[in-house]
Amino acid sequence: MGFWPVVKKVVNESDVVLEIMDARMPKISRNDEVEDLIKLHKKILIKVYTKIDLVSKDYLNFLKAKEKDSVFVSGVRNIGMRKLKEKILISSKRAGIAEPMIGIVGYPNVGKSAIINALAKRARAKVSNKAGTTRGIQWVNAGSLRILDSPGVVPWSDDEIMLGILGAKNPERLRDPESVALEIIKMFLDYGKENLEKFYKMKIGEGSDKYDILLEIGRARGFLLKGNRVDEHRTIFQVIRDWRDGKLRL
Ligand SMILES: Nc1nc2c(ncn2[C@@H]2O[C@H](COP(=O)(O)OP(=O)(O)OP(=O)(O)O)[C@@H](O)[C@H]2O)c(=O)[nH]1
Ligand SMILES: [Mg+2]
Repeated sequence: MGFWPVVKKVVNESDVVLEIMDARMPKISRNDEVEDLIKLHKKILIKVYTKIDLVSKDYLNFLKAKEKDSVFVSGVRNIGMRKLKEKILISSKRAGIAEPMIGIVGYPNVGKSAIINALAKRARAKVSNKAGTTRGIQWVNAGSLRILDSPGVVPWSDDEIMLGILGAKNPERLRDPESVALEIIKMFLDYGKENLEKFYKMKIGEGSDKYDILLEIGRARGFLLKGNRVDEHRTIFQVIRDWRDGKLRL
């Protein structure tokens, strides 16, 4: 199913819709059009930032101050679930709904199923680092809550770099993985050079550009081909996977 059919079905069938976003990439993981659709259908919208275990305390506080009505959680670390549940129940009660149906939307691999499992206190939904793990739309019982797990859906399927960074498209399916890896490196150049240096145990030289850094990472990892040339292909995929899996942190 395409993006809008899934989103429309989820929104139609639920009373409360959780919009799941990646706390590491708040700007690119939200979707205004989805929010508008939820409001248009007069459903309750709860914005949820997940994977907060992957960001620094300072950054989290900054995001919390900016996004006051959002909930901050980690599905796999089971953080913030009580608050999320409370918010769901309080806002439903206010709308006169005793047993709310809960829908979940968000791009692939953002951590939707992990949140459902944390709410359910058991593994009800399949979780993996492959984008597109959940197939079809299915209701899951999570304690007293009924939640509709849905496949991750992408509205901006033409922006490959964005999808790559979001982990919404599996690395081996990217047409231009190099650009994705370089864009990830650029984020670190802009916001957290030291973390990149620390993680790959290398030093970023004065005036190095993102491509120089990619080669430096390959060298630091010992990804070398004959003649001591850096295996760029291998390095590119390493960077994308380290970022996707939350090992490499801003
Ligand atoms: N560190 C961290 N990793 C998480 C968190 N939530 C999910 N993940 C990881 O992110 C990946 C995707 O999680 P899923 O819950 O399967 O994501 P999804 O949104 O249901 O994905 P699709 O069904 O493919 O759309 C898995 O590798 C999870 O282990 C979290 O809060 N923190
Ligand atoms: Mg899923």
